[in-house]
Amino acid sequence: MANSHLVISDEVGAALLAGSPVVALESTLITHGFPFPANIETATAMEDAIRAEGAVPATIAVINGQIRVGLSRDEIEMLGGLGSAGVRKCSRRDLPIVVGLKQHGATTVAGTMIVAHMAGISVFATGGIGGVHRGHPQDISADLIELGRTPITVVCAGAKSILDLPLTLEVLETQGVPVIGYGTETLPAFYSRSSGLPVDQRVDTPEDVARIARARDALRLAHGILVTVPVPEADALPEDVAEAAIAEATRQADALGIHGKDVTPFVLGNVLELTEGRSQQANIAALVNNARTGAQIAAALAILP
Ligand code: PSU
Ligand code: MN
Repeated sequence: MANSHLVISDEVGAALLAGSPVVALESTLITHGFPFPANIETATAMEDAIRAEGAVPATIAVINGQIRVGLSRDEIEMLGGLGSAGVRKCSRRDLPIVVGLKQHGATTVAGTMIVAHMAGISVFATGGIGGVHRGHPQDISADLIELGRTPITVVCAGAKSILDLPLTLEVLETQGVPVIGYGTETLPAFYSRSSGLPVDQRVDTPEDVARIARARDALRLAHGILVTVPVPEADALPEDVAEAAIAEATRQADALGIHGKDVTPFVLGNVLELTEGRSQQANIAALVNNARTGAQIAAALAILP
């Protein structure tokens, strides 16, 4: 690889060379999104779901300053064991710091998109993306800006309503990001299947997502595509339960003066406590479902004429 800071695992490298489907996965959800050991179980379940579709998972992180594409089980366990205390949450601005100073880094949606693009991977599956925080319209996640400038197809369950979803959609529009509803006309709200807000286009098959991504490339447009998939019905959290927990967790974050990159991990952790773990089941179900959908989209792209 031309970039000496980037190390692609043998398995991922071979798949890319062969033109086989590969799906990138982020690592912030391992270090900052879930407690141990659910973090490792979830990361493994996502990788398994991708393999079950015949694709190769490429979990992305920075280990001792080296950007890694495709982690071993031991490496996932190492990062998951260290958690947020030992691993920096890495968006675009953090990447030069962790590489330059040889630190560990867990890539966010923005960070993972950048590295996936460097490695030649075009599909990335995650849970929720960052957005515009409720009550703090100046706190715009780097994820939204990255979606506007890096051509990766990001498969997610919408955004958690810890965010201001109408404002988040406005920023995505400004950034030129197509928001696709996968089997839905409305933006999913992560724990629940709908926010009620319209998406730009509904599609019902992985092939149609692949066609849109291919057209973006043919038009030489450099932005990402956001594919939003509702959480499976059986695992969705009742909307009032999710909403009450999010409102309380957001209130606590404000009261404690939590700000910047700490807000999202703090609120997610508190929602987990306030729902007595019920949010975790919805969260894991959405992640595994998105990993599977991402693999199907990558497979469709691999054979699109
Ligand atoms: N939303 C979730 N779960 C997550 C995150 C967001 O529902 O784990 C993580 C992702 O890594 C995302 C990041 O890219 O938080 C966004 O952080 P911020 O809001 O500071 O941009
Ligand atoms: Mn932020």
